[in-house]
Formats: sequence, structure tokens, C-alpha cells
Amino acid sequence: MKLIIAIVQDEDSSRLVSQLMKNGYGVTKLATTGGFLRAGNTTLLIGTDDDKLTAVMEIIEHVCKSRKQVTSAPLSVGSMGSVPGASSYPVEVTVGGATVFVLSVDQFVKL
Ligand code: 2BA
Repeated sequence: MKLIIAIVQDEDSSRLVSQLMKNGYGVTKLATTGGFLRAGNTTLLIGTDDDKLTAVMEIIEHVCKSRKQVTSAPLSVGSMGSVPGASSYPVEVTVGGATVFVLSVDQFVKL
């Protein structure tokens, strides 16, 4: 069995959960925050049999679109890190489609 941890954009999360549920997969949805953008995203936990992994990946890939987003990054000075009070500058980053981790599950029990 596999545990798929998929970090996706909030905009894609409802449709992705619907598609997964429609195809018979169990899903847990967590509200999370990305460390870089400090913006909300969604993390889905999907436990499934090994032979369904590819099918789940295809659904995630089909639903989750990558987007450009402009954010502000703090000015930093070498190893000193960000400068308090200093202005930030805009950077364009590509977010999404999905950041996916696949873990092998030793045991799955419902008590
Ligand atoms: P965030 O950390 O908010 O990152 C959002 C997007 O910002 C990233 O998209 C990437 O395009 C960009 N980005 C991240 N760190 C950067 C940096 N140091 N310099 C320039 N651009 C940077 P994704 O790579 O698609 O990641 C989307 C979200 O997935 C991340 O949100 C984070 O919540 C999660 N994530 C990504 N890689 C991860 C990892 N190795 N471990 C845990 N979570 C991860």
C-alpha cells in the first residue's frame, strides 16, 4: 500500500477531491501553508493500493494546473539573511501543479 501526500493549490483542491472520490479513492484534506509564499495551499493524504498509484497520479496531473504568481521576496544580505525594515522585491514564481510524495505503508488498520 502507498500513502500519497499531494500538496496542491487551493484553487484545484475541490475539483481534485471530487475526482478522487468519484473514482473510489479515500482522501483526507488538510489546510496547509507554503513556507516560501506563506500562502495557503492544500495537502491531500491519499491511501491506496500499489497498483492504483499510476491512476491516482494521472488524476492529480490532469486536475492540477501550474500558474505564475508574483510575490515579494525580502532583501537578504549573504549569510545574514533578510534585513529587518528593508524593502522587498517582486519575484515571479511558478506554483503547482502538485508537489507529490509517495510513501510505502507498513501497516494500514482501521480500529
Ligand atoms: P511554497 O513553499 O509556498 O512555494 C510556492 C512556490 O514558490 C514553489 O512551488 C516554487 O515554485 C516557489 N519557490 C519555493 N521556494 C523557492 C525559493 N527558495 N526560491 C524561489 N522560488 C521558490 P512548488 O515547488 O510547486 O511548491 C508548492 C508548495 O509545495 C510549496 O509552497 C510547499 O508548500 C510545498 N513543497 C514544495 N516542495 C516541498 C518539499 N521539498 N517539502 C515539503 N513541501 C514542499
